[in-house]
Amino acid sequence: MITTLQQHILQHQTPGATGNFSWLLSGITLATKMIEAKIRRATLSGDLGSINQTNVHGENQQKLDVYANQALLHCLGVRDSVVALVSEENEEPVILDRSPETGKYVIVFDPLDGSSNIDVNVNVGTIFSIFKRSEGAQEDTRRTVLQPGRAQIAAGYVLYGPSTVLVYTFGKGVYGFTLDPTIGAYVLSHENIVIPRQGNYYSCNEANLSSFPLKYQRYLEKLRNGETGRTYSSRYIGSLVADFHRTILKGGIFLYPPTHSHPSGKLRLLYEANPLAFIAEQAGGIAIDGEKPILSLTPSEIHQRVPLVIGGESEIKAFVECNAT
Ligand code: FDP
Repeated sequence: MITTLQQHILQHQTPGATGNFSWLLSGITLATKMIEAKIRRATLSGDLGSINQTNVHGENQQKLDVYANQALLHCLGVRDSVVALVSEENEEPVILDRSPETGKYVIVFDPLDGSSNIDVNVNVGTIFSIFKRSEGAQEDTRRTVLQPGRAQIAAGYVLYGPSTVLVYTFGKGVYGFTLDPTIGAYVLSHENIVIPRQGNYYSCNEANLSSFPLKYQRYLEKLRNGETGRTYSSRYIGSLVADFHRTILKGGIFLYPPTHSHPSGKLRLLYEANPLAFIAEQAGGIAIDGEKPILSLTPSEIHQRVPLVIGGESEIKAFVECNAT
């Protein structure tokens, strides 16, 4: 009849699995259901707006940012299998006192992505990524949270839109689940998502065009002129999760290049670019930092920024070729 996320994990896990991983993911699904419930009522319950405090990045923190962070920290922190939690909203990783035998997983997340869209009822999302605790992590917590994207064992996002959709990969394809509010469960709705080889949309903040490096400007001009053999339209929501969700379902390309105000790009490697790059590759797409695969980068700090160019094979190849000439 229906396949819930829980069933899906159980069906796909290796024989003899401990069940730790599905218990871990249930922490994420519970937190995201709490977040979605809060968002749905936020206009009526007075939960919109800022708390008049800035976060570690100097950004104005919204009430919902704080709630989303607390929900994830709580729902994941009580699971014995978690040893470290890295959040966009916390300056330092939260390290839990768990032995290597039980505390096997590190979770990184952006609790509420696209927060500038919250107050105007536009889509926002949660992004997460899961790593295994690395060897020697007991002594050096840095090593366990600063792993390259290729080491991710699972990643996903939840898009709070007209419906709430959870998309995830554990390295064997990409699956989408829609929250059925009548039964409170994520139900399989997108079996084996594959990004179209070529699409019709490009997505970037074109207000920054004049401060993009020339190679990006050249590429965008080619798209606008139809020089890659297609006529493109532009779409930019300004919530990464929403722009990415459209890109994997409809095809095309999303770019957040370096700009004058953000010379290393604006998006974060660990909890924005890496999880989406893992999903994109699993769906047959490509994600680069303008040159190298995102998943090949080794982070040097948890809030590191990175330029992001992500999308269908045809668009990314055209971007690379255009820049080689
Ligand atoms: P926001 O600042 O609203 O949280 O990660 C941050 C992010 O949103 C992304 O969701 C979004 O893609 C991007 O920033 C939007 O940035 P610009 O406003 O500079 O376009």
